[in-house]
Amino acid sequence: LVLLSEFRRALAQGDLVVHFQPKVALATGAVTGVEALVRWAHPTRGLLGPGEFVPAVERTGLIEPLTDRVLDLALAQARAWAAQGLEVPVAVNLSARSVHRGDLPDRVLAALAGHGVPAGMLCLELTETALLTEPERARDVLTRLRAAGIRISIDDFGTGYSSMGRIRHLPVDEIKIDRSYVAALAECAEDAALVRSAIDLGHRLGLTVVAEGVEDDGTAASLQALGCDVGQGYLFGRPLPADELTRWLTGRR
Ligand code: G
Ligand code: G
Ligand code: NA
Ligand code: MN
Repeated sequence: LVLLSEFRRALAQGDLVVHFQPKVALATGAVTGVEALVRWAHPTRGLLGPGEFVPAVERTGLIEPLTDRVLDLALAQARAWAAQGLEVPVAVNLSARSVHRGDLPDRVLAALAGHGVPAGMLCLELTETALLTEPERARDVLTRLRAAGIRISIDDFGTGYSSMGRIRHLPVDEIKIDRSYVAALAECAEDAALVRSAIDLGHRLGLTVVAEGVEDDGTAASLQALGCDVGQGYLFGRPLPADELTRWLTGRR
């Protein structure tokens, strides 16, 4: 249970941190970006993952301050990497509701300007479900973000209803195939069929296709054979604190 006052204190004290997980081009091994994943460095309960507090924060109405904080932390890090000569695009997760907020584009653009980070260095990840509730409002917000040069990614692709029908006219750049389909790709013909058609659909729509939850070489090889563009998962790297990810990045060059 997250108490409102406790989460407010976390925001005020700077107890939210982000870890970063690499996204890697399957064909070349090049890092195409990193996903920012929020954690709460709780004073008594230790480091909490998003599953332990994001749903509760969504219910309290403090999700917009959380989003703004994560954006701030992620863009500050992108700026720091750029200053070290590392070009690392960052991806930030949006809650479903945020996509319907008319003020979101201005908040995101203000954050980019505040950190001096070009819009092309930011990707926003949202789930299909986020687009279902009020598709016209969502489309308007996404169109404005995308017009500014921000990349839009559909997270957990395949777990919503709409996979095929709804995305075809949406202003998006990328789909991320949900890890539940990727995990057993090599052993399960049905999962392989789904992954294959998601890759095909994504490419026919001109989108970058990312596979989540890539845990072993066999899966990465199958994905590459199917033409998937980018992989993310424990095979390449776990979500890491920024300083550890910096070492990981510089160690690969
Ligand atoms: O890191 P972990 O596997 O626990 O992440 C679980 C979920 O939490 C993922 O679906 C991810 O999209 C979500 N998540 C991580 N960081 C954020 C964030 O900053 N904002 C929102 N809304 N969700 C996040
Ligand atoms: O929903 P979203 O894709 O944003 O969630 C990302 C979550 O997936 C993070 O919490 C991260 O810890 C988790 N994750 C990342 N890579 C792997 C992986 O290879 N295997 C599994 N099981 N989980 C992963
Ligand atoms: Na995500
Ligand atoms: Mn996902």
